[in-house]
Amino acid sequence: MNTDYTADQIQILEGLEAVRKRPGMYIGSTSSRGLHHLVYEIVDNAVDEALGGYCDTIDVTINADNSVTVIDNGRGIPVGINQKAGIPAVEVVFTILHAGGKFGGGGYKVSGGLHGVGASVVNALSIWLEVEIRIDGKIHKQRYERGQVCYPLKVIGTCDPDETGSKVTFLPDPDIFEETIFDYDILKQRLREMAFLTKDLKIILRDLRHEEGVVEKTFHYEGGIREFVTYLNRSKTPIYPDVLYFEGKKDNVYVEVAMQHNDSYTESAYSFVNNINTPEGGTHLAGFRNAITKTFNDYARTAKLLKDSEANLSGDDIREGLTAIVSIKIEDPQFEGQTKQKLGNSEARGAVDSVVSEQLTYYLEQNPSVAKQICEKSILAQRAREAARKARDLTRRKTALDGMTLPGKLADCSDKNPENCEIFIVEGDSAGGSAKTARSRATQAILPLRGKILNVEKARLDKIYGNAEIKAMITAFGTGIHEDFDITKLRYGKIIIMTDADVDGAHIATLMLTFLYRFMPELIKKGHVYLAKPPLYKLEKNKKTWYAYSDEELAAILDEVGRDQNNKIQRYKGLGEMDADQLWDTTMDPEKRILLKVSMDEEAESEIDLTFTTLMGDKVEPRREFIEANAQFVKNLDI
Ligand code: TTJ
Repeated sequence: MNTDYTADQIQILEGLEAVRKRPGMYIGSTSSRGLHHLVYEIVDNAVDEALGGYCDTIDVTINADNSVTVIDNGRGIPVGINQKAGIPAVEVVFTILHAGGKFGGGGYKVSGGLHGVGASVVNALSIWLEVEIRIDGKIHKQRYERGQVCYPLKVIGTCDPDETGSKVTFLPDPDIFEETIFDYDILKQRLREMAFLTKDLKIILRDLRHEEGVVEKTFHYEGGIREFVTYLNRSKTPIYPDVLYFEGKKDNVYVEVAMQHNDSYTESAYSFVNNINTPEGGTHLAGFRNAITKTFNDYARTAKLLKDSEANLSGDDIREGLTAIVSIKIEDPQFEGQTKQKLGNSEARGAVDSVVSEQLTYYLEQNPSVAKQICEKSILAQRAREAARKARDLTRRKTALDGMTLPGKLADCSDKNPENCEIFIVEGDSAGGSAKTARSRATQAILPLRGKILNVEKARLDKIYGNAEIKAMITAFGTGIHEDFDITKLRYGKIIIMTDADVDGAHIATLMLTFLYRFMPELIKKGHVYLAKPPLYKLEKNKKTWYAYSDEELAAILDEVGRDQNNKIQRYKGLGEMDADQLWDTTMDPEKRILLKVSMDEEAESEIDLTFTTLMGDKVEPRREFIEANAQFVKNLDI
């Protein structure tokens, strides 16, 4: 290390020491999430350069040693001496806390969000970091180790003077992070999002860790957020071909909105501020919602699609089946709420409202057939909502007056203390029959469901409330749903989904989870929901019986008992193949069974939401992907 450093810089080094002492304060966490934040932090700087119009390509490489290299073709981080600090500007960027990448270069700084803390934090949390800058025909380089300068910035070679840009490579410190292996798919997801949000920017992601060869993907969307909406709707059916796009600037807020309705009944609106997702919305989203509600109502009245005697369309009606991206760029974003994921700037509301109102009004006038389709869909939604409200009021009144009438198909348990009780939701009447015989009557209730349950992502509320299987579950659980939900009324401590161990069974379980997630998310969050795990094989030999719950387990049992012709192996295709005793022994007996507890990472909730919306669409392919990926949020818990 260079020893000529002045007192000022010793303080600087102490600054970065603070980052190493309390990394969570600067990057949120030291889990895999925090690890990936390091990459975003560096990439954000390069994206700033792209937003300024000085860079069109960002190249991200996961190297074989798990270090990451980020290269841009921007102007290059300045290498001149920073007057205030007395050291090269690039050294300020990497060694002084909270000195972001902005040097009066104009444009918006994207790294202003939740953990937008700058490159110095990445440096402090890396075993080593190297920066190389091409500028004025020279290649400059500096290296740091755990945030400390190894040598003063030096010139290591020459290059074409037209060739400019920055290159940063860093290796995260395993003393800091619980996890130091980068996940290609996590980076892919975020970099794709970045590319959608910054039209014309090309982002390349490369993985050099595979012996079989380089894995590489390029994200480049000339349509920007328009293509983002097309992508989100890729497994849905749009009700008109256009993606509506509005863009403008007001009160120093740059606004971009893209939207398109599909034939589903759920809203998928995602909002961003300076390229940072705001899962809790905020003023920008409120401005958008206000604008579309008002504009569509005005249009529907003027076009006589809505009679004078009829009530206004509600925001929910207009947003039924709407996929939208609201992306704004703002100078000084203020994040509010518990998780600081909600935009608070009041000027954003007015700016989005006015840009959208003005341009949407114009669009609807120019495109009356699209306008009519959206209004008609909203009017249908309004009627369905009214019908659903009546259906719900009816069930509410019923519950209040004559207590609860439990569903006829439910075989309830006798114990009335929910803590002792569990309910099995069983696929099919025949398996339901076996389960009723097998159960322990005191504490285990059985509710058989006929066939596939309704996909609540694809049905309107009136249909959902009218569905017999769904009504049976709601009344059996006792909690009510949505705003009526009251967990203290829950009648069973464990809700156990029991389906066949095949693809259809997995699909039914997914539909069940979707229903629970959308209507009673607290049940999942509080850990009341479980998946039963029936065995895949039965092995009989010399009057003894074994059950195997996976291929590996079967192999292990065979290793033990020997592979010979005395083995009688049965592969279970469904719960129906087991008699009551077998079902009890293998799947229901609390002493022996395996249950999977369904859990939800609250931090990742918005991502799960995106997953549900994008994967539960109409076409089969993505849904299958989801079923296979199901294990990601289902944690194995042997109970
Ligand atoms: C600042 O204003 C003068 C010209 O250069 C501007 C600048 O800082 N550009 C810049 C920074 N381009 N790229 C970066 C950058 C790239 C990476 C990969 C990492 C970091 C910390 C900065």
